[in-house]
Amino acid sequence: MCINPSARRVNLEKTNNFVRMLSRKDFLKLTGAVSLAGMLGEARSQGKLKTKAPVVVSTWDFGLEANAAAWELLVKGGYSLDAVVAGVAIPEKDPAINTVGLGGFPDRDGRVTLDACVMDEQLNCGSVACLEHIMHPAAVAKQVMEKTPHVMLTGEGALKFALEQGFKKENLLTAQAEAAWKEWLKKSEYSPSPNWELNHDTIGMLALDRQNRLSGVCTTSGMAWKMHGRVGDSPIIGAGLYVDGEVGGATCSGLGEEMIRIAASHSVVEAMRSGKSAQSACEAVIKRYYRRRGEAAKGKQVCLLAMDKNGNVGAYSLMPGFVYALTCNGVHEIRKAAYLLDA
Ligand code: SD4
Repeated sequence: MCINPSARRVNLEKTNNFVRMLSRKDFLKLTGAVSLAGMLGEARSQGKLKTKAPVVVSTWDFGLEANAAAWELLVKGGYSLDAVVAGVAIPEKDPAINTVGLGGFPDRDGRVTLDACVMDEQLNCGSVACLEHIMHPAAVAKQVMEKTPHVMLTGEGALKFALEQGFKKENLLTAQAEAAWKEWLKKSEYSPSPNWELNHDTIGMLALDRQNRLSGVCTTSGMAWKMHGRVGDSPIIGAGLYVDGEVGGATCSGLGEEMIRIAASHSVVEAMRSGKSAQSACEAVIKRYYRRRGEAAKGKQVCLLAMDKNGNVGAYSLMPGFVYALTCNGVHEIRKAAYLLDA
C-alpha cells in the first residue's frame, strides 16, 4: 500500500536541489577535501591516524541536508550531541516531510505524535514518546537527558516538561497531512506493506566529533495512521538508537515493532564490541533477525546504520531501498545499503 507516493518524490527533489546548490567554491572545497581524503586514507593505512573524525551519517536521502547542518558544528569543533540535534532539526521543521516533526502524518485519530531519543558516548540518554504539539522532539529528549533524573517522558508529561523548558506549543498537522489522513479514513485500513519506504522514514543520525566523542539521535512521527498511543522503536534506547563511546553506535529505521523485538541498535553495538566491523555487525543482526522470524519477517523492512568509535560506517537492510547520507572529509554523499532479500 502506497500511502503517499509524493512524499518520497519531494525528498528526492530536495536532495537533488541541495546537491545542485553546491557552488563552484563548495565544489573546489570538496575537490580539495577529496585529495585531503586521499592523504588521510594513506596516513590511516600507515597506522598514523586512528579515527575519521569528524564524520556524520544519517538515514535516508533527507539526511543529506541534516548532515550539512550537523557538519557546520562539527567542523567548528562542536560537540557531536549538539551537532546531531541541530542536524535532525532540519527535517523536523520541514512541513513537506511526512515522517518527522512538523507535517508528520497523524495517528488514526488525526493526532501527530512524535517519538525521539538521544544518547552520548558516556551512556547518557534521554527520550520522549508520544509527544504532541512540539516541533523538535529530539531537542526535548536532550533536555530530558540533561535536566531530569529520568531517561524517558511520555505523552502529557513530556509535553508539560517541554513547555516548562520553553518549547513552543504548535499545530503540527499540516493541511496536506490532514488531507492524506481524511483520504485514509475513507477505508481506514492499516497494513504496513513492502512499500514501506513511503510510510516509514525516521531520521537516525550518528556523529563523531573532533574530540572523538560519539553521539546519536533518532526522531520520527512513527507509522502513519497508528493507534493513538502507539510507540515505535525510535525513542527506545537500545532499539531505535544505542551509543557506547567505547565501541560505537547504531540507529535504525523501518517497522518499529520488529526493531524492538531484537533490541536492534543495542544488538549491533554488542556485535561490534565482540569484534565485528560496523558493516558486518549490521549484517549479522539482520541475518539473525530473519533466521529467527522467518515467515513473520516477510514483507517487513528493517534498516540498520552503524558507526564504530573510529568513524567507520556500516549499513544493511532486510529489503532493498535503504539509503543513507554520509559526510566525511567535507564530502556529502548518498549511499545505498546492501540488503538480504529481494523485494
Ligand atoms: C517506527 N521506526 O515508528 C519508526 C518508523 C521508521 O523510517 O523508521 N520510519 O516504527
